[in-house]
Amino acid sequence: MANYKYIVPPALGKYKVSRVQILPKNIQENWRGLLILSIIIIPVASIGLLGSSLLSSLFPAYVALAEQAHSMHHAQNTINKESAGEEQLGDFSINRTITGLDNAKKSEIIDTIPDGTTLQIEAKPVAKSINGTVIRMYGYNGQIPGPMIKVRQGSSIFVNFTNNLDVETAVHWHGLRVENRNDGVPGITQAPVQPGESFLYKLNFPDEGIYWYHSHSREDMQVELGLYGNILVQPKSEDHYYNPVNREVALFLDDIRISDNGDIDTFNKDHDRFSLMGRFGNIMLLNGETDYQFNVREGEVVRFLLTDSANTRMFNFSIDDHKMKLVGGDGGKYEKESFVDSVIFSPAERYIVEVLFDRAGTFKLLHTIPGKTYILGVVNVIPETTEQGGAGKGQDFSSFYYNILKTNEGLTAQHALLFKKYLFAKPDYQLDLTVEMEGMNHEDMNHEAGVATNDVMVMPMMKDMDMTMMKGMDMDTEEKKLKSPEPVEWDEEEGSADAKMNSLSTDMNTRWILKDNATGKENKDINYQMKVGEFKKIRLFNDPNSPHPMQHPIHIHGLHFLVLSQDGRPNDNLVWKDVVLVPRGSTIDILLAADNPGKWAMHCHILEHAMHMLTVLTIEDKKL
Ligand SMILES: [Cu+2]
Repeated sequence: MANYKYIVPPALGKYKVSRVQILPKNIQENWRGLLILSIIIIPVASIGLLGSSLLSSLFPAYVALAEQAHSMHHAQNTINKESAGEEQLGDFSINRTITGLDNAKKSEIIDTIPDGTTLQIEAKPVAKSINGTVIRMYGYNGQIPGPMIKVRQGSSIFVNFTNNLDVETAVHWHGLRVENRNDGVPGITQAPVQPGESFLYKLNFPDEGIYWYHSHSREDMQVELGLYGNILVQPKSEDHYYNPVNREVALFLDDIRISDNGDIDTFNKDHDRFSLMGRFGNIMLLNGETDYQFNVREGEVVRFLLTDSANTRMFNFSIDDHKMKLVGGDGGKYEKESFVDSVIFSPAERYIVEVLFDRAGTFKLLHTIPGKTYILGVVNVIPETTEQGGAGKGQDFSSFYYNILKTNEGLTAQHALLFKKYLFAKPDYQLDLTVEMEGMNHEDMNHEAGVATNDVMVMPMMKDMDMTMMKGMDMDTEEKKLKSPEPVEWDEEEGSADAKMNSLSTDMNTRWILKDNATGKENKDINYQMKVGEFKKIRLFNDPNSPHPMQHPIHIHGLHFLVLSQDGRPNDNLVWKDVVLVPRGSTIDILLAADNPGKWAMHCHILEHAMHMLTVLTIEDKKL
């Protein structure tokens, strides 16, 4: 963990699992207040789990409020379509039947597709066994993950996409600098593809690197259900771009939230759930499997292409007893290769690492967070028993090259010019990352009228508190800030008050915000305009004093950027990126190359945050 290059602050290695802060900041700042609130909120939230009827009898106002926030009801429901009559607070009509569905297949490689080819990609429901229960999921071409599409840099292909789901969808080609109309974002670049309809995408591949494609329509549900796959753009010529390796293994790191009945936890047809912290899974998946394993031969060097396809979970990936050589990120190679013990990454980020398996055995693929280690899968290293051992020892130079750390001089020189010009320049824009939760604002807490109105989820519980208790909370002790040391939320603690609050949050009571620091405008109202060919320095400030400070992986469509610095520390190893993790409290400066005309979404890639926490960058073509 300690070797991770720039995104993670040095303190990261020392912290424990994050506690979610859902209280108003003035209360957060006071431990006594926190204690009192905990005593009240936890039992009330527990009552909520018993069902809305009991809750509504205790809090009559709850019913009316909950009708607005109906999806929170499903936090307590299991999925059972036959009992739809029980649905009182929302229309949960998502099809969960598995009858007649084909079983999901494993991801196939579509190898090095020639320029101009048209590929058929279909989204359709599939049956897949997760943890012993066969459930209804979605797949591209019947596969989870979808097919690995390998292409050559500089080529372009067409994808004739057909929607055979029972819901509308669209495919976003994440990280590719495609023409705007092919970006796959309903409401910004295209109309959603309705069930039974098709859409022809043209994909350009100007940049090498590992990319991915995924649904951009109710992605909280559709990506969770399996609509994701990789695209590997291989460099124009095999000019020793990466190092010689014996094989390449693409890995999607993911999780899935399974209910007690074995099916996936409920979705609401019209609204995101878990809008506060995002939908954490309770089962880890590697390439869609709970028990993923693969074989390599002793002496082999393997290049891993890693993608985090989880809705909100970050990963700290390592291989038991092996170091990794970090060679590439989202958009290709790093300036400098480096050995690392693990790679930390957030949803939608990609990393390329190479590993030498120099001895036989079985080694675990691990996700390690403070106080906990998850086993994601295993790699079996088969011993070399003969002199003619194929790709293993002595047959090639892979293992020889493995110990050499390359510097990519050309890339470094290109970056250096930009870096020098912009590192200390004043940012063109500053976006502050914050949140608004109904009934949870500082102002509301200080006015009884505010407490009694505009409440959606939390205040029905809190308004019944004795006001003298609230006054006893000493709300303005700014100096006693409740600061936990960790900058990211790694996990959701099952049964905790935080988890309950997360399960009650929806896109109606929780609104994540990108706020333009200069104008105060928010999300889609911001409307940044740039011209093709410009570079823009954008500062991302993740406000530690928001009502719920947490990390956000910020993604920009159709463009790429360099991370210049974090918290004033210059980045000493650059790579082109399209997602950057902004830990809680951090300030990150990026340099955006505005080189692709169109309207491009910029949003948090926690899929439950993206509903609100999204703005559109307009890049004007000079020719127009
Ligand atoms: Cu976010």
